[in-house]
Amino acid sequence: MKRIFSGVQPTGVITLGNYIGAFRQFVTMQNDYDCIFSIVDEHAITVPQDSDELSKNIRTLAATYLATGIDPDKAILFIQSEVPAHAQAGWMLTCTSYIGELERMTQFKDKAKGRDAVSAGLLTYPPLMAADILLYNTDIVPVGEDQKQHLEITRDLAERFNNRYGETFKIPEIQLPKNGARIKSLQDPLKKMSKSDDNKKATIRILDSAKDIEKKVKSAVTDSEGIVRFDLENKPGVSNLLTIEASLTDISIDNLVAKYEGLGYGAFKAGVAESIIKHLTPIQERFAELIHSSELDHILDDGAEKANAIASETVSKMEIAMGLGRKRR
Ligand code: ATP
Ligand code: LTN
Repeated sequence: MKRIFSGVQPTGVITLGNYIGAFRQFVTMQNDYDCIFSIVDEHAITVPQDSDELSKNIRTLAATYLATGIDPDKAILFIQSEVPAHAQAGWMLTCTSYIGELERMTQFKDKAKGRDAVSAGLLTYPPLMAADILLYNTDIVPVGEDQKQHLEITRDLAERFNNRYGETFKIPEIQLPKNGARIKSLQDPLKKMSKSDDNKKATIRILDSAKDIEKKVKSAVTDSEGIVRFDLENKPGVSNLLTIEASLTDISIDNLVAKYEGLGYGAFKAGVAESIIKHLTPIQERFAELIHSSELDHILDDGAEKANAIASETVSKMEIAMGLGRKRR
């Protein structure tokens, strides 16, 4: 079986963007691939985090993976910082990276913009991500479109390491979701919906109450035409809502447009909100069972142990290849 690796940062309750762009793919893939999923807390600290908040977010994310359908009998689920190999391999790959290529990363530029102090870790985020992926001999990395550049640099770093120190890594491929690759902010449909958006009305989170979902969809930015049709360029807000409903219901966009024909935006938004709530309710119920359970801890302990066994072997190989320590070449 081919191996899949993906990671999500514990930076807040996941949004519909994360769910549609990432989690839903993970769940489908676990039946056909050898899957490893991580809660990448070491990536989260590249920007300031409140410690209590971070540890709460880590547990929430772990329960979210499971509530959305990740099955620990099929996939390994673990917390990045509980497997020391990530920091070790991250450092070796940081020393294989060039400052210039790291400074070119869009995510770095976006996240550094407007900050008084930018951590060195924000710049060296990509080699840590490369470590996550390369440690497990990953074949395929399912991520949203925004991570394409990070996957390209991962491949470059793997090839550079292999050329310099001898064949060590498999070169991974990216897999983008088929539809709904990029869900947009409800308040600014030209921007992606993002977990760390300060504007609460911009995102729908998978643990939002039905009432909040209704309110947020109702206040979503649309346009003044009053006709429900899909047109990304001229009607990004309406198109975004159509994309969301289509991805959650598996009804095609054309059929949704037909469903809302002749109705105003009020009825359209109520319909979209209803579909979202219907989809999220069972996920929220499972989440409530898991969040304080010891089952969750057992799954994470087991995941860290399994991940550690694979990753520490790769770290050893990397150290030997680079000539570190007293290991024999
Ligand atoms: P942050 O705002 O903290 O940077 P984020 O919402 O961008 O977080 P990540 O943790 O960086 O989310 O990403 C988790 C996964 O969700 C990634 O695979 C990413 O590509 C995907 N993803 C994030 N936002 C969207 C979106 N708006 N539409 C589709 N996929 C998304
Ligand atoms: N950079 C990713 C999170 C991430 C990741 C990974 C994704 C860290 N390590 C390894 C896939 C594979 C993000 O911000 N979405």
